[in-house]
Amino acid sequence: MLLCPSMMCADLTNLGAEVRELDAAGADVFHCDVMDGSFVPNFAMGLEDVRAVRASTERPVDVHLMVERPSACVDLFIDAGADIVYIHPEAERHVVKTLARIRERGARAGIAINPDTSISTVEEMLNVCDCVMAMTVSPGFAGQRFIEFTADKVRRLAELKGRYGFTLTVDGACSPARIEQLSALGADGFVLGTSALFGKGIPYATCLDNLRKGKDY
Ligand code: S6P
Ligand code: MG
Repeated sequence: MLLCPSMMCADLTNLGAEVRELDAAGADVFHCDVMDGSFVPNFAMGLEDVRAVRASTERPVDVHLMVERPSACVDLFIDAGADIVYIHPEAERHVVKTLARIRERGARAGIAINPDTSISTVEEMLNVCDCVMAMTVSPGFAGQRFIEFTADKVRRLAELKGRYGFTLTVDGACSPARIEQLSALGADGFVLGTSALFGKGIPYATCLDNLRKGKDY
């Protein structure tokens, strides 16, 4: 199971130390949310934050671009150290071309799929995706409620993994109980925000160990 801390939920005044602690605790992928105030009604991390995360760990860094026309900035984020770049198909006219560009630059190409986007709308894109992120909340904010109908979408996406060969990660309200449920449905990875990791008053290492053991807390 891939456990991916959502770094926008960390203490950003102490980002390097947060990354090092999570790294030592066994985090698998560092998830960086980038927002432009237009595709989503919020702002989050930027290039400098991604550089700071990159400088503090050898583990993979993923960048979740919640921006209009991500094609204009994928190169910048790969230069900043992203190993995986997720774009939203809803925000890009030429998704396949942008995914090809990400791969050409040596990064893994991903799409993040909003709750309201059907699998059938994006299925062709799966031919050129290394990673898929199923959004289980409408993107923009941490601490939202899980949208129930997305669990079945996770199951249906997991059924397509064998055919297209991608890694399936879930983003949004991933609590310990959800992780157990969605992992059983075939999800490979989980973005950990306020529902499972940050602000719990529990050491990161204990949280991550408990999640791997399927323990609630
Ligand atoms: C939200 C963003 C996510 C959140 C994460 C927060 O738009 O893409 O990565 O940071 O989902 O987790 P939680 O448990 O607070 O919902
Ligand atoms: Mg995200």
